[in-house]
Amino acid sequence: MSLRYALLALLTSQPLTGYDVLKHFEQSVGYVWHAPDSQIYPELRRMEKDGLLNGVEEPWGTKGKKKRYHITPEGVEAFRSWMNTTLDYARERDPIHLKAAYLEWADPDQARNQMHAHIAYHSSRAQQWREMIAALEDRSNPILATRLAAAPKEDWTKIAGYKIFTYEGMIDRAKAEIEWARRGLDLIDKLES
Ligand code: VNL
Repeated sequence: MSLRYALLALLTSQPLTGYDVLKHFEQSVGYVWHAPDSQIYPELRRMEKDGLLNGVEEPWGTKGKKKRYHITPEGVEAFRSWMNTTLDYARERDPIHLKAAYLEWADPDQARNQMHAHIAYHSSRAQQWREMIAALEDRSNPILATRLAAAPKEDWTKIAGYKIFTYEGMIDRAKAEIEWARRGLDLIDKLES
């Protein structure tokens, strides 16, 4: 269900063709709400059917046509109303914690490998988010730049500021995951010697 709100968020910035939705999604809101391409096209069609988007056919090349999705007033309203509601939290379901709880079943070296993989994954994500923060701060992220161009100048600081705040939170989480996995490595050494 949240994919729909991620797509509405993206389309509040500008109307996009299905193909451009895929490309822009992965350079912006897809960092915080990952979805495979295969889910995006059918969701766009459902959102059009539900009146949240208006798909406008445009000529493409000599014979072709492509559809550009515009958010409708109903779409804006749905997004705003979702934004003004608190989340329903889903209960925990984290595979690394599931595994961590039963590491006595793993070979110690495989347990260590798992901790190293956790550190590598979160280090590389954190690095990407640092790069995103830099591109938001200097306004070079193209999706943000388009959004700002369509917005009043007095809103620019908050439009960028909330996005930076988001990635800062994700970096904090990644750092906590890395520290925890390092503690895991120490613990494995202690318990498996
Ligand atoms: C936007 C641009 C959003 C860059 C982002 O992440 C981002 C946007 C939520 O303007 O929608 O990294």
